[in-house]
Amino acid sequence: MTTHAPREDIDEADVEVKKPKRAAAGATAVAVSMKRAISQMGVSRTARTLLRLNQAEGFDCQGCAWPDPDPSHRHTAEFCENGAKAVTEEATKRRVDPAFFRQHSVRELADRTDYWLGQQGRITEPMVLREGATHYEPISWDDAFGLVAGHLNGLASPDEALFYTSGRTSNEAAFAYQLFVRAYGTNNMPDCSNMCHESTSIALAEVIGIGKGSVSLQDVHEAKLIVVIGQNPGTNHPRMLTALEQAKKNGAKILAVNPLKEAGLIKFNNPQKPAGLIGHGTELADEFLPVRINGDLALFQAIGHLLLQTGHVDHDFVQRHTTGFDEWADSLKELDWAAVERATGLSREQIEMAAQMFRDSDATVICWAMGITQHRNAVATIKEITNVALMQGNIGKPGAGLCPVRGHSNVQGDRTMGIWERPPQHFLDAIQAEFGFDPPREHGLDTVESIRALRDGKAKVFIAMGGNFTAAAPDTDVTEQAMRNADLTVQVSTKLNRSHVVPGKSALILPALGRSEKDMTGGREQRVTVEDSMSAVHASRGPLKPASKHLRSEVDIVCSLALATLGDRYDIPWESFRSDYTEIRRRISRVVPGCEAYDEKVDRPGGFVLPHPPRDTRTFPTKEGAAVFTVSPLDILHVPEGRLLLQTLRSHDQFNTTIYGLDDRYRGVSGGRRVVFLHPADIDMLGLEVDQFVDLVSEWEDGSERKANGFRVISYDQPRGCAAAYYPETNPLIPLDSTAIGSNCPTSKSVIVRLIPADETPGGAISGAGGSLGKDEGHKSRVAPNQLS
Ligand SMILES: Nc1nc2c(c(=O)[nH]1)N[C@H]1C(S)=C(S)[C@@H](COP(=O)(O)OP(=O)(O)OC[C@H]3O[C@@H](n4cnc5c(=O)[nH]c(N)nc54)[C@H](O)[C@@H]3O)O[C@H]1N2
Ligand SMILES: Nc1nc2c(c(=O)[nH]1)N[C@H]1C(S)=C(S)[C@@H](COP(=O)(O)OP(=O)(O)OC[C@H]3O[C@@H](n4cnc5c(=O)[nH]c(N)nc54)[C@H](O)[C@@H]3O)O[C@H]1N2
Ligand code: SF4
Ligand SMILES: [Mo]
Repeated sequence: MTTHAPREDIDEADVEVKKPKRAAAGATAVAVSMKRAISQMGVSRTARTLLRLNQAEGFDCQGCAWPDPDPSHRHTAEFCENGAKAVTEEATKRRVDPAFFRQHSVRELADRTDYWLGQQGRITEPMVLREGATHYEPISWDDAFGLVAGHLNGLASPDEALFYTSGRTSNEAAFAYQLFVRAYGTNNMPDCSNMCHESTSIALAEVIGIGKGSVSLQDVHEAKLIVVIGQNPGTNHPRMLTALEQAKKNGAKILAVNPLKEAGLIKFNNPQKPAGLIGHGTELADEFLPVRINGDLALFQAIGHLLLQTGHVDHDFVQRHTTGFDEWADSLKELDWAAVERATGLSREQIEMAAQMFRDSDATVICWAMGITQHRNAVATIKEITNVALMQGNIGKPGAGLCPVRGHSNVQGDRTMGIWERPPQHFLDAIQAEFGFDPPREHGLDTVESIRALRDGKAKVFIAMGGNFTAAAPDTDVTEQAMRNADLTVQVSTKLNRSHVVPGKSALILPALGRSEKDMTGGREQRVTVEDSMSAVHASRGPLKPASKHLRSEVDIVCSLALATLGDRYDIPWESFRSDYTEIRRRISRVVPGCEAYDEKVDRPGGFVLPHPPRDTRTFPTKEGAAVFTVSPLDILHVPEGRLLLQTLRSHDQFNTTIYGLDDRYRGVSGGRRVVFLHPADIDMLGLEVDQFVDLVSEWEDGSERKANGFRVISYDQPRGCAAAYYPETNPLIPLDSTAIGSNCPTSKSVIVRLIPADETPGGAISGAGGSLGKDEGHKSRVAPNQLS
């Protein structure tokens, strides 16, 4: 039996709070994923779909970018709870059809949360919102392509158009898309990476010569020490816990660095093993450092200092493969311990203990994610982490390396295929040689710059290949106004989201096939390819009948847009690209480094791994021709008296702006999302009470203030002075200009806020991202006080 889409939106008065969990996964994870899947897909569709997920002959999970094990080591159920939720979200039987759009005006839809919008189901037909109209109406595909082409060809310059990509787009669609955009004449290709691992890509490219991680799954299994920093794998990369469990079995130690004691960092009940199902799981972290938000730069400088003091340096590696060691070592001879303790919130003993773990290991893997990349000093922090890895020679040998854990399932592949506003010259040269036109050479606009361009009237057309730009981007009010300024916004999407209901003067929704669906473009069964976080590339084929006969593949949509806009300019074979994706793969093999014989290699079971010089041969293709030690000043974020440092993070029941449900199970919160986690002593210090509703006010250096209303105070163990609340509800608080130095990534993990008693409790007209809240049932006090442990 399948359930209908919810009619009511979230009622934040329904939030319930229980004690946070200490272990991740286990039987509950299996039960939750099955219940959700069956309620939206029915029993047989659930079985058909989930059994093909992450199998060599099946389709790649739409969730995160964590790699699949070697085909010989895959289970029948090779997915996690959140992978099953991602599939369910796409393979749902619920539909958003033209009748739905007739019934709901755009104005009315704009009052709904992303949760409500997404839960309505799959979009079935291309829709247009004409200038001045109140409702979307159906449009034929050809008219839609013609409308876009008309706008693009009418611009004064191609640089007045923006082409966003979210990281789920396949390699084939991404390659065709960047080719179209460059043939049209711009490098304005902002992507979700700009808000995600951009700091990683920038830092690593500078210091090791390639902006990607250097480890394989095998390295994780063989490591002696695994350091997990600023990452919540139990929720966001759940199958990473299986790899950590395997490493522990092989004798590894795990050090977790996080302001929050996330369940997945502490203990794992592997649902694929009987012991895990009944609750005797594996203890994961051997040591846990409750670092203060933004304290990691200081922490890694201190660890470097301590290792230098005891001479734990791989001199042979340093001498052969690196440059800048002496300057770096000099800079860390003296350390201001008081400053380090202030920045990290950790004691010297705790940091000494962590340094000892590094000393005791001759093969260390360091993993990180958004807790590191989304800070003002993120690039410096990642370089400092790399310094510590380099000094011990922990790169390019078994069981060791740098492991930035990517977000979207193909975000790394999209970059490999050229989705980047700053493409390297050699890539553009290869495009020119292959397709015979000179692509634009000057850099394009990233996400933050694109919002400014729309805000200032410098960009007029916005096209998105997937994603939910409006809700994912910072400074919601500014971003929404910027989008409304556009002459045309175009969203290639599977599900309804905020970006559709905050449209430009006119707007298009182009519904795309999802990865779980059979792609019969050009009359033959097509497959696509993707790259995971460890540079492994493989094929993916969806098994399901498409949600509607009107859907088109992303490749088809890109090629059709290109034909409508460019016609036969440049002799690019858009028709053959679209009728046989092998043609695209043939071109990829000639343009993208490391992709030679692409079509043959992706057919191997498990695919192939892209070259990575530091990992493969300890060669570092930097300007200096060696890995680079860098010196960064100790940078401590000053938080004024009475203010807190807020991080914005994911609950267990969402994928970015897609809200699957209202249950952040491991943190013990259910029924709603507008909550703010605070240390109990900070609650007292601020004169607040557990359960009270507060408004969050962020303060920016230019004196401006931003507000997000109506968050329930929850007491939660974390360092003093820190706070946490969910994204995207908190995006109105992040100033557009508050970005990481060097990568321009919004500082989503360090926002200075003050908390004030709420103007209104749920039921009143509470504004802010996510629209209005449900009707008032009063302020229920059925919230159990959160237990700290
Ligand atoms: N189910 C699910 N899976 C996902 C996603 C999803 O939304 N849902 N999103 C995908 C995407 S696009 C991405 S990028 C990844 C995100 O994966 P994560 O980076 O795990 O995501 P966040 O929820 O942002 O969690 C950030 C973690 O960093 C910690 N942290 C915050 N600030 C600091 C700090 O200053 N220092 C340290 N050491 N830690 C800090 C937080 O407490 C939290 O545990 O997950 C991907 N996978
Ligand atoms: N405050 C704060 N802001 C953040 C973050 C944070 O931690 N805090 N994290 C940032 C990060 S790491 C990221 S990656 C961005 C995410 O930014 P985005 O990637 O833009 O956002 P998503 O929520 O992943 O996009 C979801 C939408 O993608 C569409 N979609 C899903 N599957 C498909 C498909 O197969 N094809 C097509 N064409 N469309 C599809 C659906 O319509 C769905 O509504 O958000 C960033 N914003
Ligand atoms: S770990 Fe990530 S890719 Fe793997 S099944 Fe879970 S959500 Fe999907
Ligand atoms: Mo991400």
